[in-house]
Amino acid sequence: MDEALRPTPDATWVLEHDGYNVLTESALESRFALSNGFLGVRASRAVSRGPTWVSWLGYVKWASWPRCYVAGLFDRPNTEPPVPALVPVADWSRVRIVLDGQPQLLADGKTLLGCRRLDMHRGLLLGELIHRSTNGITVEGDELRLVSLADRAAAMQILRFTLDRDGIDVKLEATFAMAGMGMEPERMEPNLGAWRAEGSGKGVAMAGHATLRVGGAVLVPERPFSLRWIWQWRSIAGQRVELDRLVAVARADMPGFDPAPVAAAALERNRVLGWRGMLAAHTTAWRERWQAGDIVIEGDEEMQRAVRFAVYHLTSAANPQDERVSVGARALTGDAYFGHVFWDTEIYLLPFYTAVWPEAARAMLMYRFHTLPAARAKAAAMGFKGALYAWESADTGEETTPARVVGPDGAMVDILTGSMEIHISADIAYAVWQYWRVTGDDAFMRDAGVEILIETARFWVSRAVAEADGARHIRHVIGPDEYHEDVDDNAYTNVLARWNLARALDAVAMLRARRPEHAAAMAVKLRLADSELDDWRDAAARIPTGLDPATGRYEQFAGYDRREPIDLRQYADRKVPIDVVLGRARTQASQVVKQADVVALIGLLPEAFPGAAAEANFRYYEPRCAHGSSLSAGMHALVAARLGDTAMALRFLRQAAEADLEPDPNSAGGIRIAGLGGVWQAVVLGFAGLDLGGEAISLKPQLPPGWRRLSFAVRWRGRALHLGITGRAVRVALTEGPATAIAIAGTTHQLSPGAALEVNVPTRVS
Ligand code: IFM
Repeated sequence: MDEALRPTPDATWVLEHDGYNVLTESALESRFALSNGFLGVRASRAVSRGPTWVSWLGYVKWASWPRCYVAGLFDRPNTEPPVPALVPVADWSRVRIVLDGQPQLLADGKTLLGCRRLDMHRGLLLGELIHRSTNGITVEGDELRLVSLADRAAAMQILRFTLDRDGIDVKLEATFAMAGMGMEPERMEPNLGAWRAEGSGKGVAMAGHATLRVGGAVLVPERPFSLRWIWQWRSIAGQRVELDRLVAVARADMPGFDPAPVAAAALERNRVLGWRGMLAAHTTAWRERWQAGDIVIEGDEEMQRAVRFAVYHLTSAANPQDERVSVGARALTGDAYFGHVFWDTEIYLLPFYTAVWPEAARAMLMYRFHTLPAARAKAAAMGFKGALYAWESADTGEETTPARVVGPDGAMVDILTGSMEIHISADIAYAVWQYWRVTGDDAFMRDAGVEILIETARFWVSRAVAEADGARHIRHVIGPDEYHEDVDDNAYTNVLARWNLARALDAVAMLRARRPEHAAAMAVKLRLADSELDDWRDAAARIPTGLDPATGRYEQFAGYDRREPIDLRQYADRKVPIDVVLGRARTQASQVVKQADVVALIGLLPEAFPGAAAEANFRYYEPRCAHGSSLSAGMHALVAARLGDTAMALRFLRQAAEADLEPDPNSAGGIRIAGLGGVWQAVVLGFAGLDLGGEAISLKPQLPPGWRRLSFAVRWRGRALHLGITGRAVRVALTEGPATAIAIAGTTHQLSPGAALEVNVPTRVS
């Protein structure tokens, strides 16, 4: 086997799966998916007939779902109800092998080995196949697939195989299988295809190049159609067959723009590199990203692999070069949620990008800046001022939440999140502020961040109207706990709304002090008067929070405490979500929480929980949470770790990590990237106790049982740091940037460039 096709030897970098299981194949395709933030490809088997379904019960379920995606390529396909959705592009990884006239479908004959490996270190999908056909011919081969992190337009596939017989008529076809879904062909040439989405007018061009060598000699292909290569020869036993396929893709956002020359140029520059050059550039790019983002856990191999899996997908999902897209709930690994972007990005993913890859974080926040006009339009359409961001957002930022969907029981269910889950505006404001605090990117704050803060603050003042009791209630909302719809004064929403208003005031004051001419221009552009700021102050003080000063506990929403308490321990063995067990009506009438809600608030704004309040709130809400969302466990792990309950935190961390690593049918539609962001947060912000939001970096580590050492890298205000934590000491090295202070377990130390700081602190390892 070519060395390049061998996986990284260290098992903590590699996920391996042998075989094909109709029940779990689709989840596996998500788990092993490749992406570079622009292109995504699910890890479907190359030798296949494409989408495979199971339908003997009268409904269709996808067993295998080969899909390739291009970030930002949205259209309004035939979904019901019609909402913009990410449209798949041609599957460029499929091959067809025909032996003596018989297509080799892996369902026939015997697959002796059908192994797929995700080499996370090098960002590769590796395959190994030994298949014996029904007429006894054995095909033995390897595959390598990548989407380039060095050149996001490019992807490639390398296939190597041998046959064990002489004299077989072999036909090999390398195809680009178009997925349909309303993509109309515009241009079909031998090495290039271009399609246009019927509804949105967006376009995509794909250029391809394939070569085949048999026994070292290049074979000339037949080219009957665009992007299809067919080779035929007579086999010699043991003779090496080598297929190299390069792909280059370009997106067109406007109907008049032709993406074909861009794709053709990308193909050409990668052809010049050749597959080894492409592979080298790609693995170098991955090495650099791992240097910036790897987490090393000594003493817990399972969590080590799980954390690398999280960082692998987080790294794969982002594209710092494209401000017109952001990361959808399933990234570019599956169709669920149509590629829509939720609060997941700002609350669950941005902490990772901000600390590890600020350029990627900035691009995602710029996406929110570019979609401000749609957020303003949504607020205006609902009778409010400022900006109310879409709960589900595609390319333009308009609201794309379906108004109703078919529920699990076959009945139509109204979806209220699009109009009621308004905390999204404060979530985005929160991410803007955190990004600026951690990076010190004043230019971003000045040119984009302040405007987002102002417009989201304006929304809250207009939404929170003073009532007879003197309070400015925020009624008819859904908090993160989506089991409870149409509630009043959700604590998460209201506390973050107040915080949003306070930060908008801070931002305006800062701009006035530091850049008066810019502040003046902004005031003119946004028609911002001083009297408006008084209203912000008033709202920030009078929006109710639900805090009971006697207990320090927030009521999750008005009337929550009067709902039926349910002992979730009685349902611990359930295999389905609690709302399915209890029924929708009873769940809504109960105190069962779908996912971290007040607990998420503790994670985001610890300062709102002084003294014993964080503990009191966590101990109250944790047993009430049914974790009906993959976002929940990671946030609970983070908060439990900060509270020092490291055993519980580790339990939640394992739960969060398992979501996409176990054969969970929910990941068939793509990996749950927010849950993976939660894994990173639980480890770095939880167990390491890192806080990058203050005037100095701060660390309060408490390692969980069994962990001997935890180390990772972060960036902070133009500096790069490497931190290592053991049961007894913390070691910090400032590897880039000027000297700074760091607080470790409450004591401040000076960090100098190049010199490592070692501090003895007992960091509990119980
Ligand atoms: O944003 C989440 C929501 O909080 C719970 N349901 C799934 C959405 C997308 O991940």
